[in-house]
Amino acid sequence: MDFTYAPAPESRSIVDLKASYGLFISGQFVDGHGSSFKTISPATEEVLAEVAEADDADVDAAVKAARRAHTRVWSRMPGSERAKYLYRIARIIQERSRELAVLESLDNGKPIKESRDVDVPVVAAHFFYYAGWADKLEHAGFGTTPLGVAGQVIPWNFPLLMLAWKVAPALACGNTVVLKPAETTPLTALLFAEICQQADLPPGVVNIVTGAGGTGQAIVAHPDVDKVAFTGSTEVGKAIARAVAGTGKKVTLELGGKAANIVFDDAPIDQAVEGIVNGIFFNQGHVCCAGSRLLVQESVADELLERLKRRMGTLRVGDPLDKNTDVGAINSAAQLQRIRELSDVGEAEGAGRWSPPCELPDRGFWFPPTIFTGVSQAHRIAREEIFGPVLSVLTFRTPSEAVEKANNTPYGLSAGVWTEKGSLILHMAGALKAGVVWANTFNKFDPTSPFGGYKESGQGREGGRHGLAAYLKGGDL
Ligand code: TAP
Repeated sequence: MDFTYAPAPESRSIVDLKASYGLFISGQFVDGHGSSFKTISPATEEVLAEVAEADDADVDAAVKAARRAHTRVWSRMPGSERAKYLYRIARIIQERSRELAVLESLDNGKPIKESRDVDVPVVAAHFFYYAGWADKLEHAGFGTTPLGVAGQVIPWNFPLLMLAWKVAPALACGNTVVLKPAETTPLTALLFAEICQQADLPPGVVNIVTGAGGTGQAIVAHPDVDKVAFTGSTEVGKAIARAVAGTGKKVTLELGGKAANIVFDDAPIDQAVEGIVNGIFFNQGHVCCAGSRLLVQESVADELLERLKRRMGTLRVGDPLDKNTDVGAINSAAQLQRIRELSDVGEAEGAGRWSPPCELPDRGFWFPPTIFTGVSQAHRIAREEIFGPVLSVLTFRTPSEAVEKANNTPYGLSAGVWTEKGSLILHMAGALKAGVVWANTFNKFDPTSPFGGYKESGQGREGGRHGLAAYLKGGDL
């Protein structure tokens, strides 16, 4: 039977979009010295707002504000007092959750059901979790001395969540921050700045400077920044590692990935199909730990692929603000171009390409959920991060072949294992070179659990007790 859905768009009236936004420095929104840029809705290409582009002088002002706040206020405040601010921020995030979710979906293109049910709740959870640590640092094992001023540069795929991963532990440990959101998704970081004002956070503890790569470079290169925390591409991560080498700055890098999602023949197939769909189509596949390589045991490959295709046929692609939507817009024209190019390469390399029939909107940036079968390890679509809703399917016969193929990548961020055998899960978890291994689930994020990669996926951990190490002087793990 064919079902038709009535559209169920979330109202955007809760969001008070301003025509233009300044920089958030020392507790105030100020005009930048540089130019400005437009941020658009990737679903409609509508201009949402004009945003200031911070130049070197603006970054310098933000770092000075952060230094003052660190020396005079934040590092002197007892942890129990810092905790109150973090709890207050967490509660305001919960109170304003609908506004944050709608704005995130507007600016980023992700489905409202994800921003509403995943991003924003996990953001609040991070602030609650690290608020709890602020007065218990002596029990974490990394000392209690903060580093000072943290320069933080984040990407566009989880704009508010990446902010929370960086800001919450930094503040809990007594650091102050200068953060740059991605050029295509600055709006929720600027709303977070308003939340800092609402929480009466002392001026200068959080500073938000918007801009492009050059603004990020200025933060990284600033001589009075003690710590650089970066999430983004491996290419930019390497450039940052080179820039800070020999400066004495501490650095954490959360970079790309090419995770294997491994399905053994005894796995409950329907659950595995849900895990595969969640692993690669959640957030349009714009996920560093996306399960972008499906490794399926040969004996169940045909059946699994048939069920996967059937399930993909039910995915709804379209308006991010519609509560029925499963797959939203690609974040930018540039990212869409990259996904198209690599997918065309996959076809030219001889892999079989398949997408369910689905109508894509006329305006905006869209790419249908896509799988490639018959992929070999040498194919570029098996080696390079596509960062879109594109799955490469490979097969294996034995656990050791699965391990070999899964580890045959320069990355090492995450992996998934689907089997009923506990002993096989433990074996795989030990053998896979990945920072996170999920068993019979995928893409689970919890503030209590450390997250981070091996090899070209980066260094350092965010989340959990380990996440404190990145922001304390005794934290060299
Ligand atoms: P990037 O191009 O690396 O951008 C990340 C951030 O760095 C953005 O704010 C960007 O500004 C800024 N930037 C660009 N060039 C810079 C430079 N030379 N110095 C300092 N900052 C610079 O990555 P992206 O395209 O935004 O994000 C996608 C990548 O991030 C993927 O590879 C993905 O796997 C990775 N990622 C990893 C994780 C974790 S936790 N490992 C999480 C999310 C994303 P603009 O926005 O203006 O370019």
